[in-house]
Amino acid sequence: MTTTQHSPTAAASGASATEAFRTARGDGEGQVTSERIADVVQAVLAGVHEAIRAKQVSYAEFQAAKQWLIEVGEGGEWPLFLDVFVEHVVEEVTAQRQHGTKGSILGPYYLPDQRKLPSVATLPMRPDEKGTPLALSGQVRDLEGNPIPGAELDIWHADDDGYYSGFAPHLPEGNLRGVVVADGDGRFEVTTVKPAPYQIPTDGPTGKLIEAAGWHPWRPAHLHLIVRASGHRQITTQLYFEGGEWLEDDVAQATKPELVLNPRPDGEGKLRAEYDFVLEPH
Ligand code: MBD
Ligand code: FE
Repeated sequence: MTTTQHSPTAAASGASATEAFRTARGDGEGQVTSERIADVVQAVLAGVHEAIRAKQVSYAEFQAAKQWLIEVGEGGEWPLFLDVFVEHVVEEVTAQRQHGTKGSILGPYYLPDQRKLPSVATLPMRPDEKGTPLALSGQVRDLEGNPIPGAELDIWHADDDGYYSGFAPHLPEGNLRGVVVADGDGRFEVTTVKPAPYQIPTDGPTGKLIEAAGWHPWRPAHLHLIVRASGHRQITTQLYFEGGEWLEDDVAQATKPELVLNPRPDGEGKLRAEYDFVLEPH
């Protein structure tokens, strides 16, 4: 499934993800009081201290951990590591006060400002793009069931080898990414290819930790989406595939039963899936 000759290095992917994060985040965001910083950081440190006592962590282990943390930074893998192992809990906390379509984690590979596409569209792809063609259609509605005309579906996903454009040097810019604009009835139909499961790069510090711990490095195949419309809270989510490998054992713990597609073959070599999105007011 994964081609080694084109395999992007963890370093290239990690550096790109760190750069994308810096660009997207900008400066001066997130004003936090010193009370809040002290409160949360104290809780984090208390958790670390407790683990050291409970597990009787040695000096050799402490120094190995320090070395690994340095490598995560040098490899640019903080976005990858944090999104895989931590983001799902931040999403869980956020979701407690949200209605409408379930959310999921953003992950490290979102890129803003992708090509705008009409309501019936095919994502930009190579002429010889591998993978089973997949059409996803549906409608964007509000909590009362009214269609939301012109809602945007910002979609990105891995290719049939499990790589994301912008984070793998062999892929053209914008490949399998696009912003589909729903029609006057909130409807859309986007054609793409079914993504492959995603494997955390095994040659970087995150992959090495996973291997050293005897865990697996896989996420189930998934589509990423941000669904937005003016006057409504945008939803960051992912859609998965029924029966797909790793669906019940996602390394990033980001699956939800409400977010699983059940695509059916259309008899002409294409898979068809439907999904409707519900946005709550701002
Ligand atoms: C991914 O493709 C992803 O979606 C997440 C959350 C983490 C790493 C890679
Ligand atoms: Fe992903």
